[in-house]
Amino acid sequence: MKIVTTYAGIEEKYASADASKIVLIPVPYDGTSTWEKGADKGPESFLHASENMELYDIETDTEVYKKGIYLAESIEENSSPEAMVNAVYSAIKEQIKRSKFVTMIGGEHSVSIGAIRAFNENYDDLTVLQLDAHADLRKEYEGSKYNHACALYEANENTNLVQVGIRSMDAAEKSVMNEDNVFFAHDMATDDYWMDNAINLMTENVYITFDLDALDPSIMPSTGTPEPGGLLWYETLDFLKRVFEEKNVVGFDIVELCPNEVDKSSDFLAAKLYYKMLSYKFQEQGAGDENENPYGTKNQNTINKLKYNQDED
Ligand SMILES: [Mn+2]
Repeated sequence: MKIVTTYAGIEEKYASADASKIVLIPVPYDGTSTWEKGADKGPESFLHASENMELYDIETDTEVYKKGIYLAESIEENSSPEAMVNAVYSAIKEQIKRSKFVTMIGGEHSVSIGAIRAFNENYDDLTVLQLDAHADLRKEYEGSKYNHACALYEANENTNLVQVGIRSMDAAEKSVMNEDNVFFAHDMATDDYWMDNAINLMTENVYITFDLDALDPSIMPSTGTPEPGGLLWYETLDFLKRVFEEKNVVGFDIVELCPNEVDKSSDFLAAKLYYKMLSYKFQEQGAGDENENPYGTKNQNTINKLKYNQDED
């Protein structure tokens, strides 16, 4: 395959490290996955699919790549799970300092641990929104606390974790899970208000970690541990769009793309999902002086909620 040097083949002027508003960090790591291996190939397949995608977003009427998307060097730290987590942490921290909108493509879900740690140091009231089939709340798994099955344990301890799409977990995880903040897939299927309820649980600053197995295997077969009964495309986009509009999303990752030779649609879905999320993030920018709101939103609802959250402290 051809070596990818810019995201989606965009022109250099929209891809420089200095001028780009957005940075994309690939983390091709698959050190601890338990069943189907191959998440280390995720970033490469994602980038190749991205190159074949049209870059005008119909829904938002925007071309978000013109904000600049810098494709950072891949993090290829495989010496130990802990070393990988630390490498991700440092790389993300550096980009946050440079005021970039930081995004990451995995790799298995343990790549999110370092990213969440970095964002949580930067924001007082961080919500981590996890879309996932699995709770990932084990304190330790197969001798490591940096196993993908432990990906959200630390976030659960140190942030406001909201879990969406969960339909597989170990009984032991119930002891640490905050069930008030969990949206189980079987409940979501019959609850018209799950999106409102999930958004109401979020603080203003939200980091999104999107495990692709949150999606239904009918639209996302290429993932390590597919589980039936997942989210479909348009409900996912409806939800994400609302989160981006009503909250200040500070960064996000997409993980667990486990590509194969037969199914290419999953690679394209991941590519499109990424681009939709960027399009939602930046759709309001440049709309006028309302952007001066330091919280990055112009929604009175959100501002009211923010006040409410501050009152709680
Ligand atoms: Mn998962």
